[in-house]
Amino acid sequence: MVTGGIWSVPIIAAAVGTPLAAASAVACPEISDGATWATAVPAAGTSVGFTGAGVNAWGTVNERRVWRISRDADSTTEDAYAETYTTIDMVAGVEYTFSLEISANYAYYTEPIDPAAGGHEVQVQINGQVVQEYTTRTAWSPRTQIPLSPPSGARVWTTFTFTYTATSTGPAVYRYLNRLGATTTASSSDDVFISQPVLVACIA
Ligand SMILES: [Ca+2]
Repeated sequence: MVTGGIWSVPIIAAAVGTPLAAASAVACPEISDGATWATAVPAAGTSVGFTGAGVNAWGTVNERRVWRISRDADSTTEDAYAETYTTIDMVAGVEYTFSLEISANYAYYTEPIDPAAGGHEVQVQINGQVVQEYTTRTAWSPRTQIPLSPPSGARVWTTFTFTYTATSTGPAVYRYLNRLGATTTASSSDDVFISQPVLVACIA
């Protein structure tokens, strides 16, 4: 047998080299299934809407785990809000790349005469910071357009990716906040489906 000293050299070299080569990638934290996320109507909003069953809830659509907002506004003057959230363990300085899928449709699949009526806007917030904003009506809210599905045939989904660099270590609150615009000329509002995110990269 050769001495340990001879063999220790490449082992040490490998031990030094491995952290350097792997310095950029770290293990991504787990994200809880949407079914375990909290859902609520934030106090900052109004009590309008979101009172019916299954209109501010997680479910499965097209084999995707999604938060479904199908509630129709019942106010001509007040917007309504709903939210769902979980926590994700993050490490300060790590850049997290998220991927999610989102889909929507007009109320009754019909574009309203008034583009402001019954629109939805969804924010992705991490620790209170808005990192993404989507809407069903760019004429109402200048955000990224959520794909609108036709009345028949396959539902249309679009995948969005975005990054967030953690500013602190520990559980970060990952939240979807939905704003439902007051319905002025329509009797119903759009439907929105947004998936739980997937972490596709975690870089230190
Ligand atoms: Ca609806």
